[in-house]
Amino acid sequence: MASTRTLGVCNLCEAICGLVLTVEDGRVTGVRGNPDDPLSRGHICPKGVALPDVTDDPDRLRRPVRREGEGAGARWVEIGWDEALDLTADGIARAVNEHGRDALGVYLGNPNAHSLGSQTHGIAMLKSFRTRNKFSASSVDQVPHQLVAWQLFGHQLLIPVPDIDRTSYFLVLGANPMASNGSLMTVPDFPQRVRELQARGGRMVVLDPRRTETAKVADEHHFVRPGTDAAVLLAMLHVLLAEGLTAPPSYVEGVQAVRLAVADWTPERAAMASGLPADEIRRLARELAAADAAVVYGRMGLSTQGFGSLCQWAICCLNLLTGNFDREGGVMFTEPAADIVGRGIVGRGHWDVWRSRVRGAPEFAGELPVSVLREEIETPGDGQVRALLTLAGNPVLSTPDGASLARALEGLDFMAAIDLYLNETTRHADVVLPPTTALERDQYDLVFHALAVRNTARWTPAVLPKPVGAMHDWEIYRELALRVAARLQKPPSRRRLLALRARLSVSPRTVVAGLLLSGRRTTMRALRAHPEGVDLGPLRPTMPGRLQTPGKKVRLAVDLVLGDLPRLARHVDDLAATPTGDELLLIGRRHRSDNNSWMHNSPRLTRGRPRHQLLMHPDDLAARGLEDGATVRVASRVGEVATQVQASDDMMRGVVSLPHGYGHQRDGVRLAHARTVPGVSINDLTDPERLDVSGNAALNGVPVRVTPA
Ligand SMILES: Nc1nc2c(c(=O)[nH]1)N[C@H]1C(S)=C(S)[C@@H](COP(=O)(O)OP(=O)(O)OC[C@H]3O[C@@H](n4cnc5c(=O)[nH]c(N)nc54)[C@H](O)[C@@H]3O)O[C@H]1N2
Ligand SMILES: Nc1nc2c(c(=O)[nH]1)N[C@H]1C(S)=C(S)[C@@H](COP(=O)(O)OP(=O)(O)OC[C@H]3O[C@@H](n4cnc5c(=O)[nH]c(N)nc54)[C@H](O)[C@@H]3O)O[C@H]1N2
Ligand code: SF4
Ligand SMILES: [Mo]
Repeated sequence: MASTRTLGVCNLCEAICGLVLTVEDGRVTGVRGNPDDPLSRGHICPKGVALPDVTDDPDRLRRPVRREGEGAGARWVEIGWDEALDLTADGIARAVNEHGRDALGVYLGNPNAHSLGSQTHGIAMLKSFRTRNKFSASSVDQVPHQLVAWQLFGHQLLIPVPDIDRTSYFLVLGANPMASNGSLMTVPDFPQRVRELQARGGRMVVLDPRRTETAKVADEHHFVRPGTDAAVLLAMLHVLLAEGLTAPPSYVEGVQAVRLAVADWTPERAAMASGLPADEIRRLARELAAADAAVVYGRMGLSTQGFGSLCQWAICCLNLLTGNFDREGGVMFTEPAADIVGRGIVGRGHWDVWRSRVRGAPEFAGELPVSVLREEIETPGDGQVRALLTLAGNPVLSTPDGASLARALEGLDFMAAIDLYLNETTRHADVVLPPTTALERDQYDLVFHALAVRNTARWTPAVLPKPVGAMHDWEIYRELALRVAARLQKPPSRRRLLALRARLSVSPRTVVAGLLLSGRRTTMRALRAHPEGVDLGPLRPTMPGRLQTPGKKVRLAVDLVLGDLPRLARHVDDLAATPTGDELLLIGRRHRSDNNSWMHNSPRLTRGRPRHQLLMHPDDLAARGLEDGATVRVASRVGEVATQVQASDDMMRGVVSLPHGYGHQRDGVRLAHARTVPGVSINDLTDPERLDVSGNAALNGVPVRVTPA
């Protein structure tokens, strides 16, 4: 049997590791990290090893399917591409023709950020639909980061990246890169980079309500009560300003407004709310100011909670005011070879240009919070969502009150999904269109090179040939856009139609080559000659030149964020005033072998000890008369689930944790990708009414009660 060695890339998380693959007989039979990759340096994790399990999965969709029947009685029948694309275009066009263009809702899931075709062609297809009912996984994830980046730096993706390789003090809040491999910080090989940080005398400090895998390798870990980090960060700013420890760059305006805003936020007040002692808060602030180079970094635990935008704003203020912004070893901006920010491939962002119809939630950057999707489907009237198209997503498991969303999907006139699998969401679709898998398509990480801890570029041609009768995602987008346009009663002008056709007919490779050409840092030819990737060097200072704000200033006085301070004050005062009783706060968690709501069909990722349990401090168990391992009932305002509880000293008292992406056995329907993985969905407990000011869901810090089942 002929065996060849080919370079590939993992698309399962933001670390974008380079891979060395063994291909035998048209199948990938071996996966290793590529030591020659200038960014990932040979790193690989269990998920990367399991990458071929997706391509080889007998349960994966290989042909489009049409649903026959409803609910538990549904059957899925394979159909040809032409029929599937026509059915989908008919369904979308019918809704738009009969009820207007907002009758089409779209939802984009996480893997869109990991597929080149989604950026080069998916965005254009969605634009051509011109619906205001656009939703994505961003609003259960990083909208606060984007909102703050847009306000402070002028572009939603101008996000400061920790210069982890040169910092000496790394303060991490609400992130677990030892499991997640980093987020909004493309940092393959995080474990080794932390060891290097410590070897050069640097320190990592972690604030998290769970003693996570990252906390365990840190120099210091402190528990923080969920949802109170904003108070801690404001108190740190308070200390820095009070003690004259600030040195902001000249292009920063509004320090006085920050001083006023944090005047009342003393360490004592933050301590009462968070449980982190006031002296520790003072010490952390002073250490931050005194470090040679320091980074404050906060991720999911900070953005998906009640005060996500305040947290991200305060983090930017801390980095700016301590002089750690745009400086080696602080936070810096990438200079990507294919610059989606500078070239305007992704828009800068805008806010409240329209609002959701039912709740009046403001859009951000053209998207509404996914927490309002259910009510937009269920509430009759003009602009009601009647048809839904999902792209690589599973909102039934990944968005708040997913159980109610699943019921709402049943009421749609039409639903289609572009997905590799029948999952808890796509099983409600009338048609599912499965694209090729990551190993079968070309890849360039337009998004993650722009968020990486080092400037590199890498073009990865498809490892496996496109199977006969398969379609790439970008080809599906092209066909759908054109077929829908052809069916509209009010079609786009001839000129716009020609432009759309031209735009969608070029391959992703051609788009990338053009971007590289205009960026002038490398060329497609150079990347073809170096499939392991091209090193463009460490991050460099780029400020204020790279700012996209008027006058190239960073204005700290962001009304939207500062306007949220009274709400934080009320929250903190309530905490002090009301006894918690038997209430616990629910947070999420990730495991290095889980991948959001999919990959649970891979035997090698799911064998071993189960990891779906509710983690709870032993004293909290004892206080409720519960036994370790018992089945418990967990109830929130929104719903309840029954699951196994596991005692864990790693939990802060008063806090419990469930992973997300579980709960595959819904309504007695056994889905292809469900195997036998036990566990319930945390998002049957999370609450669509709990939002950050940005509209991002507050998935963490959900009040729950736990009782014997
Ligand atoms: N409570 C709680 N909820 C959370 C989170 C949390 O921490 N706590 N995390 C949130 C976060 S950060 C995120 S990003 C979301 C994720 O939420 P979603 O994006 O809605 O869900 P995923 O589980 O990523 O589902 C991805 C789907 O895409 C399909 N897919 C995979 N690759 C491809 C591909 O190449 N093409 C196509 N067309 N489909 C593909 C998979 O089969 C799967 O069905 O979940 C969020 N939900
Ligand atoms: N193995 C694996 N890797 C992944 C993913 C995956 O599913 N599995 N998903 C990918 C995706 S889509 C994303 S967005 C990233 C996310 O990457 P991370 O943000 O690093 O991942 P999380 O594990 O969600 O980390 C959130 C942390 O916040 C803590 N936390 C919860 N609430 C609070 C709070 O109020 N305050 C503080 N201080 N901490 C809090 C939690 O205990 C948890 O440790 O991971 C990516 N990488
Ligand atoms: S760290 Fe992320 S990119 Fe690297 S192998 Fe694991 S899942 Fe893939
Ligand atoms: Mo995410």
